Amino acid sequence: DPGTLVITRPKPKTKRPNMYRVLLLNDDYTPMEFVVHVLERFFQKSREEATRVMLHVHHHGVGECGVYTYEVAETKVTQVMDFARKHQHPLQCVMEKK
Ligand code: NFA
Repeated sequence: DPGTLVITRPKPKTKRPNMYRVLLLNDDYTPMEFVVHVLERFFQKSREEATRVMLHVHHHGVGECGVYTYEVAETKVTQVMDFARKHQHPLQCVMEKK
């Protein structure tokens, strides 16, 4: 196609990654202290913040542990689910796109 010239603006190509919420779900059996420990160990929460999040999940059924890129969120979910299973607690951890 002789004579065709397309002039494009230079476009900065830094894209923000999709972000994912990691959530804990309430159940009737997992001890409160275990949930607090999970939040401290895998989500770097202080004891106070971990207790706040745990009580939110306990009262509302679901609560946010943190927001991460896909691979980090997936790793957190796997770590929590493996840890809960190892201790024979039914605690559920899931991720959802923001
Ligand atoms: N509901 C659980 C209990 O009463 C505590 C809990 C909180 C479980 C948050 C899971 C998530 N022992």
